[in-house]
Amino acid sequence: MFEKPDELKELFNSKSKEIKAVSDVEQLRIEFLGKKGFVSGLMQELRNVPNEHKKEAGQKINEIKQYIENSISEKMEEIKKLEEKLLIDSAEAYDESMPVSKDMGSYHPITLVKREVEEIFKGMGFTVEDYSEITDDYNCFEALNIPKYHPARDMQDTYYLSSNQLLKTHTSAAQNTILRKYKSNLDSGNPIRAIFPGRCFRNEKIDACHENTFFQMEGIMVDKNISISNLIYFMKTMLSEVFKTDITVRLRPGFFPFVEPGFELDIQCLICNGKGCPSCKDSGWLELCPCGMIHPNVLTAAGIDPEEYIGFAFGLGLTRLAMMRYGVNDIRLFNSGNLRELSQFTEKNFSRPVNE
Ligand code: FA5
Repeated sequence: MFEKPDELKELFNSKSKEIKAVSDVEQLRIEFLGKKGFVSGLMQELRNVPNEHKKEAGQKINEIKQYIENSISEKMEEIKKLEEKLLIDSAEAYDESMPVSKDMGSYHPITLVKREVEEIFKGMGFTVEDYSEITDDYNCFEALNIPKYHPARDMQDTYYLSSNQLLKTHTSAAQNTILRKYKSNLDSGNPIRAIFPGRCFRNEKIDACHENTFFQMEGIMVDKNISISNLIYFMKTMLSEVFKTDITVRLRPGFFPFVEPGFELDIQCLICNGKGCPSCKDSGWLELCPCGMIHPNVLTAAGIDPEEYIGFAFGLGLTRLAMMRYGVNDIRLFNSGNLRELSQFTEKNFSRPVNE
């Protein structure tokens, strides 16, 4: 009769009793269930068992294997709970009567810039909209005149979720939803004017001016008789109010499938005053706010007649604006969690000269 499984069970039980840490449980698992472990050794020995006992011996091995697997899972849970309890017990005692510093906490510089830009646009009749960070292919691309396999998608590789959803690559992903939400304004003779800030995600090579997680602020205006002059007026007003000083901008043609015509609005780098530095990739200019007149296909996708209505859209790089606003020469600071650096941007020093 094949007695080894019972002996193995005894060996396992005695070793299991000694276990004190999660890493030991894993070690035990490898020792018994690993490729070269005891159970696998038993399987090999099955070859030498006489044919008439093979079936019974095989069943015994399976039983012991099952027993060890279950015991290991239970042991793992037990040890984890013990380790957690130990951690809590050994944590520093919390003294409720300790005085609390009122200086603690400050707004993130991007929050400050976002609020400032929101106030500027609110003053010009724009509503501020919220939109989720998770969206889908239709909203992020197709509704924006970027069909599947369009080369423009290459520039915005993103993180796809198993649910067929994705992390939005640009705030333009909300255009369709916002246009639909306010479409009725047009029927009652009022324009659509909205801005929607948000966090964007891209599979990006990170450097001093590129992050994989960054903020943009989208703006749209739709009405009858909107022109490029309106777009330029709003861009100029926003920049002069944010910087409160003369800054050099340039407008050049830019291609985005969801606008026609499209522009790139660049600002002269305020870190190097246009001489060239890592913050502007040595070009002296920083791409800040691409914009253009909304493509008829985008209006149609939102149920708005492009023969009757026209509009502009812009996608302000909010994180880059914060860089320029505060003279931060490396975008990575914003996501660094470095409180010593990040807490210096209070409302009070918001208007300090950026080249200080
Ligand atoms: C867009 O995302 C378009 N959706 C913008 C747009 C909206 C165009 C409406 C026309 C009409 P782009 O990929 O260039 O375009 O990004 C817009 C801005 O976001 C850039 O100018 C830049 O300031 C900022 N940005 C883009 N990628 C990054 C990044 N990886 N890190 C930090 N900022 C970025």
